[in-house]
Amino acid sequence: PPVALIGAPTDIGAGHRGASMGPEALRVAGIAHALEERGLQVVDRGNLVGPMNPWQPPKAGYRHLDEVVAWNRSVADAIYRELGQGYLPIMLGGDHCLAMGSIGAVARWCTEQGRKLRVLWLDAHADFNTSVITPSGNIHGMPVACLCGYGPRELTELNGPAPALRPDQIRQIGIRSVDPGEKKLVRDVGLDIYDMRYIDEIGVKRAMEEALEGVDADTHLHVSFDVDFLDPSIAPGVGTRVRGGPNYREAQLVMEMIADTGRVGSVDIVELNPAFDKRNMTAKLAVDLVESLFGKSTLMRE
Ligand code: DIR
Ligand code: MN
Ligand code: MN
Ligand code: MN
Repeated sequence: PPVALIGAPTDIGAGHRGASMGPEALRVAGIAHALEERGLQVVDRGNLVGPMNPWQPPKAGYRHLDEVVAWNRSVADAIYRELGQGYLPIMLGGDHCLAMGSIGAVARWCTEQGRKLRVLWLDAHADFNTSVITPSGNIHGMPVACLCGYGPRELTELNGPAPALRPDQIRQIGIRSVDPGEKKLVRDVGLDIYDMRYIDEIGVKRAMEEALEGVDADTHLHVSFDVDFLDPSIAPGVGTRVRGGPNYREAQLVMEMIADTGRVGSVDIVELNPAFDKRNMTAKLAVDLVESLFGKSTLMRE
C-alpha cells in the first residue's frame, strides 16, 4: 500500500525537551526518499498540531495529562483516517506517549476489519508504568500499560471503553530498563518481553523467530520503534540513553526479519531527540533501519 507520513511534533510525555524536533529530523534525513526508493508511493501529510509543552511538574502521578490526551486524540484520528483510506501510516514522533493514539487507532481498525493485531515494541524500556509506580510521572513511560487498560480513563478509553490491547498481542524487544514497580506489573500481566539478556543468550535470530511466531496472512503487524532501543553508541540522539542495546547489525537483522513477514501495516518512529544528536546521525540511522524494515536487503534471498 501507499505510505502516509504523519508528523506529531511534541515532547509532552517526556522528561527531556527536544523529541518535538523528531519529525523534521527524519524528513531532513530523507525518510520519504528512502521509502520511495523501496518502490513505495509516499505522501507526507505534514505535522499534526496540539498544545505546547507547559513544562510543569507531575500532578497526581502524571505530567501534562491534559496535553497528552489532546495530542493522542489528534494522533488517533489521523492514523484511523489513513488506515480507512488504505494507507500504511508511519507516525513520526514525538515522544512514545503518542503510541497510545496510534496503536489505539490501529487496534480499533483491526477489530472492525476482523484482522489479528500483533504489536512489536522495540525499546530499551517496557513503558508499563502507572501513576502509582512511576518514578518520574512522565507519560512516555506508560503507553503500554494504558493500551492494556491500566491508566486514567482519559487515556485507556481513547478509542472506546474496552482496552485497546491484550498483553498477549504484544512482544517487547530490546528491553533493558524496567523500574521496580513496573517489573512486578509486567510479570503479573504476563507481558512477553525479549530483554537484552534473553537476546544475548539465544541471539537475535531465534528471539525474532519467537516474537514473530503465529504471524500469518491475517495479521496486521504494528512496529513501535522507540529509537532508544538502539545502543546509544550508535544512536545518541535520544532523551533516555541506556547502555547495552542492539548494535547496527543486530538492529538491521531485527528489521529484516520483520520485513520478511510482509505483514507490516503501521509504524511509529518515536523518541528521536535531535537536541542530543550529532549531525543528525541518529535520524539517518533510523532511516537506514526503516529501509530494512521495508525490505531493503543485500541479496535476493528467494
Ligand atoms: C522511565 C523512562 N521508565 C519512566 N521511560 C522511558 O520515567 O517511566 N521510556 N524513557 O521510553
Ligand atoms: Mn537515494
Ligand atoms: Mn518507549
Ligand atoms: Mn525507551
